[in-house]
Amino acid sequence: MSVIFGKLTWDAIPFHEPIPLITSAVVLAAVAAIAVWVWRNGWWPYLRDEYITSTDHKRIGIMYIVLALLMLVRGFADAIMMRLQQSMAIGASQGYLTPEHYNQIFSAHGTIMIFFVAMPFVIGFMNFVVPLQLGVRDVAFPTMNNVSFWLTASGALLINLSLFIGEFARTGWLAFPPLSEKEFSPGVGVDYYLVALQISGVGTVLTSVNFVTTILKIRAPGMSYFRMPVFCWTSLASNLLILAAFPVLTVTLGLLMLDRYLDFHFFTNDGGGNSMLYMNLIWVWGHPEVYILALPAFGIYSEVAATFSGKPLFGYRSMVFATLAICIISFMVWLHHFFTMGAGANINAIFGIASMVIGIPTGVKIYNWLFTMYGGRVRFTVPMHYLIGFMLTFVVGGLTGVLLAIPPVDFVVHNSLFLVAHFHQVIIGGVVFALMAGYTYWFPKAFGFTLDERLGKAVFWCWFIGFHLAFMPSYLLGFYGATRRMQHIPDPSWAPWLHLELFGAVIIGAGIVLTVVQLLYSIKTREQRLDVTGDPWDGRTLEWLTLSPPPHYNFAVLPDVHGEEAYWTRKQTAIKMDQLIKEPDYQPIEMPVSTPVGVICAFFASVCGFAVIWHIWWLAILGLIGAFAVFVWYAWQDEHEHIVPVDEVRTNARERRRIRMEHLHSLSQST
Ligand code: HEM
Ligand SMILES: [Cu+2]
Repeated sequence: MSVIFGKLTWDAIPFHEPIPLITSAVVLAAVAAIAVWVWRNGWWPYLRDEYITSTDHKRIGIMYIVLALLMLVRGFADAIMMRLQQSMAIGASQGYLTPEHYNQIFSAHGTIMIFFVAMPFVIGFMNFVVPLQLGVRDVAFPTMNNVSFWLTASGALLINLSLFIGEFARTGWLAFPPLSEKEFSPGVGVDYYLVALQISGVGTVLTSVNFVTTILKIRAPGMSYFRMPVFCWTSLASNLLILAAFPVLTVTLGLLMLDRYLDFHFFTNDGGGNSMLYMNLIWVWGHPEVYILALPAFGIYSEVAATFSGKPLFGYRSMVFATLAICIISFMVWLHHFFTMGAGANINAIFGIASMVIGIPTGVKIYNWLFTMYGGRVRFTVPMHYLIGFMLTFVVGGLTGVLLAIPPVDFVVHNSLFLVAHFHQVIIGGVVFALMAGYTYWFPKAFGFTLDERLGKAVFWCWFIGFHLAFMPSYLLGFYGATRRMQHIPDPSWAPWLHLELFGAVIIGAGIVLTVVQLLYSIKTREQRLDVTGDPWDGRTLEWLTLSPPPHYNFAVLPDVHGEEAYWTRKQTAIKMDQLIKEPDYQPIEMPVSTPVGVICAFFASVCGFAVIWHIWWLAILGLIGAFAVFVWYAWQDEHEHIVPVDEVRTNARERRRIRMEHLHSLSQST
């Protein structure tokens, strides 16, 4: 080991492995090409000022979603490689991936899909939607919001770097010891995993501080808790869960780092350690994590159900209480992930029953969505397709979850493909479908034009049919005895099912390609689908009050909220009276300015992280000092706001009133 380069040598570059080498080359070439393209078109200053350094919650939300979509492509590439291997490496054949490589792929797939697809997607929607729905101008801490995003991106960067330099963990997405200990994983793979998750974890915790503060403290006048849209409620619940659960993850990964870097033995099974301690700790975070993702997804479905049924959400309050109940119970079930540990029949029974109890509030929600649709004027738009597809898929996934919560059943199918089928069913059917619904639903608000419906429906059917083909056979295979994480399939009679699953994955792939096609086509034909009114779906919540895309400050004057459906009530009154509310007294608006602090901080965090992974200690210290210096520098800055002059506010607002007035006339004539 050298002082200057630590463990880093030329051997870290995979010259002898064609797959990572070619992938690296293609990715680097693509990044370079995009950079040149942006620069040649003169878009760089716009990108820098309006996105990269932006403190605008809407722009930050969009960046999170772009990150998630990029990582979805990466995670899916891993998935298709695994499915291909599984359908080739049967009986005598070993397929095209070595065990070392296959193990890295499922670890990277799981880690990326959860931490860098699902999380940023969900947090992206919270960013974009919550301040608008609350009728306010931004989150509580706009600069910190930018920092959070870039720390998340830094984690994603490090994970992807492991493809080019070194290796990734071969331990699965939760890096269980003793396998993840230095003795059995001496390379840098686990360190990439640990460091990337620690850095992005800081970003996630800061996000939760930001959103809990925002939702509890800054809402439009009149918006009491029980007038908040359900998506705000579920975001609040999700962020409370992050606030409580992510520090547990930080500590758990921190203890493993101590084991690996400083020869501690928390989890080593000798010297007094115990690997089951890690299991308990990581699932104390891990189970709530499921609901950190699922609750906001339920929030999206609630918004979609009400809007496209043309009715208020059925059982609003029961929805809120169900959310809070899930929030609390989700902390009391972690042991169902390792019933096989042998804690004894009584303990297993208690955790099994607690797990099943979660089904009750979740069931309440399903009925609420159904009753919202019942008797409504349902419009079968793309988001509505996802809602219905979700209910069909998720209920089955939930039921197999109830099966898994029965300890004796779990002893049979633990760590089998039955489990893999179960969690993909709830996470694709529950979370991914919601994200696609939200993407379609809020896209016009973000960019001022809608996405193409026909292509959107094609994407939905690809996900829906593709998912069922790609995962339902796994339930059977699990019963037949197929365990998860197998690089080679010993039983040739499973082959037809595995081929069917590969076919399903290809259909999902077609859906992902069609998503790109839909985006490009919609951009090209945007003139025909402009959203001039700001309210393309006849919405009910405040984000539809302002025009699309909203001005930086969202609302010229914060809306006065009366009743549960802030915008709907206002719209109906206006239609009845055939006029808008009296023109308010405009004031200059104070808005936060852009800041490079997030990118610079994340740059130093990445440098420090990389150095820690490769044991380059001088660079790690330099990185830390750099990050600290940025904080100090930022703290010394005096000016953190800029003032939008009252004339500009008034001119904009008048133009908006004119457009809204026209829209109102057309509405009152149509009813
Ligand atoms: C898009 C289609 C997807 C396909 C075809 C797919 C396929 C797979 C496959 C084949 C495995 C390995 C199964 C085994 O252990 O033998 C796997 C594992 C996993 N997947 Fe997916 N997946 C998909 C999407 C997702 C999504 C959206 C998520 C989460 C947001 C996800 C999370 C995971 C996790 C956490 C694992 C476990 C990794 C481990 O064993 O450590 N997957 N997936
Ligand atoms: Cu769980």
